Amino acid sequence: MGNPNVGKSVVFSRLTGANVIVSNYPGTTVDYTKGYMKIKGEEAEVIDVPGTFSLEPKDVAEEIALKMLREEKPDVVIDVIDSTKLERGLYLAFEIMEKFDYPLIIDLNMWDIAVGKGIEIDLKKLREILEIPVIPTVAISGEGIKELADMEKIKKVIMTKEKKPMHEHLGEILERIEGVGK
Ligand SMILES: Nc1nc2c(ncn2[C@@H]2O[C@H](COP(=O)(O)OP(=O)(O)OP(=O)(O)O)[C@@H](O)[C@H]2O)c(=O)[nH]1
Ligand SMILES: [Mg+2]
Repeated sequence: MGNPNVGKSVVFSRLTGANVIVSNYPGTTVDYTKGYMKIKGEEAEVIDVPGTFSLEPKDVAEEIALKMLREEKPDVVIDVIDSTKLERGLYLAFEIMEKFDYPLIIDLNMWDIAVGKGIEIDLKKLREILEIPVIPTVAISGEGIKELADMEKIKKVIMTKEKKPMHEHLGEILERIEGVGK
């Protein structure tokens, strides 16, 4: 899951490889892609959900993203965030955390661009506050993808998940973890 244009499909390809199926969501022109990744010899289905800014849909693609989140009942959700657009990424992450019980992993993608722009994100603090894995990645080079697909970590997330109300703290959290241009 994630906002539009954050690198979801590149991350998806890195996780799944070539063997994927593109489908139309029934009754719409919205596409989504399914593939598989091997986890200790077992196959896990991976879905590249259409991009959405929030769980209050503003168009058909966003509606489908929400529907798929509901209907697919994933064992774990990977929320891909553009590291240079942390605020709007976390907005969706908090919505997912508040409205669903799915274990969540945050992928801070486009890490290379954030570094290039001098955007500093305090990963340690972000992990402490959110209490979930936060993995920086550069999907186009593959950097961080191994850490993202670390099954032991994913299993731990699945087992220890509990709900926390976060949304009202978004501003405060951003102040604590992000120093732009320092
Ligand atoms: N520099 C950089 N570019 C990236 C990275 N990940 C993806 N991109 C580029 O960002 C653009 C968008 O990537 P996509 O994977 O299509 O993004 P998406 O989230 O699937 O986009 P939608 O499906 O349209 O919502 C592409 O041009 C990618 O090559 C990254 O980590 N660093
Ligand atoms: Mg895509």
